[in-house]
Amino acid sequence: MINKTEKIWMDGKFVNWDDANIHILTHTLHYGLGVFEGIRCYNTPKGPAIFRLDDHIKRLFESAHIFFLEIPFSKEEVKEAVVATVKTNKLSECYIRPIVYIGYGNIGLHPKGNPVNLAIAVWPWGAYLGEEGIEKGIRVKTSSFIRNHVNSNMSRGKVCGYYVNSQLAKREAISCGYDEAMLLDTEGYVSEGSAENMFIVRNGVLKTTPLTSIIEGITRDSIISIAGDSGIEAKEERFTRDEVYISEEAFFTGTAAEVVPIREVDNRTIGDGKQGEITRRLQSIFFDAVKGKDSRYESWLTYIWR
Ligand code: PPE
Repeated sequence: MINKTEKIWMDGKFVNWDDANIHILTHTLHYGLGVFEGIRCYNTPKGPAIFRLDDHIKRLFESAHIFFLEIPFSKEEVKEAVVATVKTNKLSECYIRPIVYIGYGNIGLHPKGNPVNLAIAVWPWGAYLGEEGIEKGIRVKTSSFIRNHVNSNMSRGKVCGYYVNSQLAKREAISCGYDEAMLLDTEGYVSEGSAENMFIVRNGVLKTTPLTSIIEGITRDSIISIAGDSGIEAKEERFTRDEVYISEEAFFTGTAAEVVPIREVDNRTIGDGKQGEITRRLQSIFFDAVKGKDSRYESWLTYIWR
């Protein structure tokens, strides 16, 4: 069950958690065209701070632009609303979910004249793939479902409907006894997890999939920067599932998932079946960065009590 908090921001007003309701004929509910973000706020020595807020709000507006959704607020207003929602709920660490949706009005595929609504909810959300997963690594299954082709569901937008594909993959992986799915693209190359981007280390080289069939992950980008600053160049290069099988290390990245080592893929042990050395280094710098313990990444933080 989701951890209830006090208030949800809806179209400029705070409403009580239990009263944050919408009409059953809300357009997005029927047809899946809405865009959203997943952001995390972490506690730091200077109080709670939102990780890469500007980049998340930029991506929210980019997603909306791709799908012709006119957000009736400016980027600045949305950022302020996110900060206010965290403040009002008095949380030191939480997950933040802004969602832009097509509201009630016309039904049918062309939502002529329907309002575009925006809501922001926050709640405490622990380790997405488990505390043990973060430390010891998870077991992953190649999905029988293929990642949407870029011309069938454009992958730069973080759009609600994209997650039907993700849910099929996730459900299949769980029902087969794995923790998470790895989806291939339409050409058979690795794309991403159901809600994570993917990295491998092969012959000492850190690689991540190029931005052709994946969400342009902000955690992925953070890891590329952190790796560069640590003298490890991350290559954006396609790789196959068998290259994953024989990689020394593999890990997933995502806002919800954070940085999670992969210890097994399709029953093949990755490396020595534990969190790898490079993964451990990058994960540790990542957690220091989000928790305000590494001054090099200070500019990624938006403090709540400024
Ligand atoms: N790929 C997909 C498909 C994806 O959903 C996410 C985030 C990422 C990559 C990583 O992107 P980023 O968070 O910017 O590093 N998935 C969000 C939703 C998870 C959910 O279950 O809801 C998230 O992690 O917030």
